[in-house]
Amino acid sequence: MPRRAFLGTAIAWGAGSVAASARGGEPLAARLPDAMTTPGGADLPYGQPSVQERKVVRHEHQDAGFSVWRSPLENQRGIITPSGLHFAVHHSGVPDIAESGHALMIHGLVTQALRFDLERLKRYPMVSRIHFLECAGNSAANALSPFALNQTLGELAGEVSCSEWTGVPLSYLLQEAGVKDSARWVVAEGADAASHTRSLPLDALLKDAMVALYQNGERLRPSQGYPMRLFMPGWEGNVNVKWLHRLEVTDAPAYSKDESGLYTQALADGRIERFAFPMDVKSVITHPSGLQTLPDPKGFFEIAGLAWSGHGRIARVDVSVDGGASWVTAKLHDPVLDRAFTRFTLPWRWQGRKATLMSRATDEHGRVQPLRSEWKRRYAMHSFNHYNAVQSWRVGTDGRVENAYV
Ligand SMILES: Nc1nc2c(c(=O)[nH]1)N[C@H]1C(S)=C(S)[C@@H](COP(=O)(O)O)O[C@H]1N2
Ligand SMILES: [Mo]
Repeated sequence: MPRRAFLGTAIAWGAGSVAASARGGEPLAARLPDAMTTPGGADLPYGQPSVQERKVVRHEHQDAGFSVWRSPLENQRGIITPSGLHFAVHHSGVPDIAESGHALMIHGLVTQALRFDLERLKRYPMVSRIHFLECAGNSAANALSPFALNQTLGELAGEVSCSEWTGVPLSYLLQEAGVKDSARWVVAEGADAASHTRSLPLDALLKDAMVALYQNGERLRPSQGYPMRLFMPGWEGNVNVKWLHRLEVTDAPAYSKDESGLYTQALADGRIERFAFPMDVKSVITHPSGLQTLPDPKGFFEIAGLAWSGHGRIARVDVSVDGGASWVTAKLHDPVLDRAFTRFTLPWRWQGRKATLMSRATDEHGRVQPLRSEWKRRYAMHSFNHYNAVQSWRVGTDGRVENAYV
């Protein structure tokens, strides 16, 4: 049954169940639209979305002094999150930092401590990479709430976004400073009032880290760490220190407040997990998703979603419309990039009956998204970081879509 509900795209369009029929050459309207008879208005120096789209904004959430802005993934198509809709987590607000007064200091176990102002830093060779960024605490409500909250996808799981990041590979700067043999870790500190601080293993930084200066072709937004941030592809959001001003090369982690308290996970067996850097494989169906209503007429509908893994590329995504009883492999859309959002779609014929939609991603290393019950078995009751369980959406006979636990 469920398998027959899926259609090849060609068949679906052949059935002609979505488009309104029209005769060739038929006039679109009785008279020309106003926009074709009067010259248009002025443009702006910095382009803005259509005023018709003014409801497409980040979902604000204030939590014990942290301000969290969740990306409206339910409105995103494609894999790049518009910069103005990138999620944000600020532990102590957004500092107002001018390029001229800011510099990056590299010191500690180095032959020569170095200071890079923006003018100097911009002269180094840069690289551009498309990567997702996800907060360790993304989807915390699904991890903690005993019942499924009836919210939008962005509210439930919008602490993740994907951008093109451009900056200077950190290895260039560390090599110039001359890392000593005893060096193992680098302690990164932000220039905000939280003096947000994380320790990262030197080897991984030399391989993958950049000091990011640009996001989607323009300078970083203040919300993302202007004038510079540390960027570590696939690793939990909080190690990507914004407003970066200091890197101290050390032989041991600093055990900062951020890594000894906040960003550790209690496991079900009583142990505490720390320095759990990569974000695991995960996916969400964006269309349809929480608080949306399936459009009329019933019939052909394209299920679409996003998948990502902090370990590498997405290998496949399976979709179920019957609460996990049966699964069908979705189409992955190019480009399928390393540690980036990947689009998946699957044509579906909705017959007006109840359905439970789920997506389950697998990455190139064979890591598979767990069900919620499997995830809950691994972590202690009150744990919420690194939640990557399958997201389920229940569709009612009225077409309304709600968050569900399966
Ligand atoms: N200096 C500084 N860096 C920071 C933070 C912060 O509050 N201060 N928040 C961290 C957290 S918890 C996350 S999830 C990411 C979020 O990055 P974004 O706001 O650009 O999405 O930034 C990290 N870097
Ligand atoms: Mo975070």
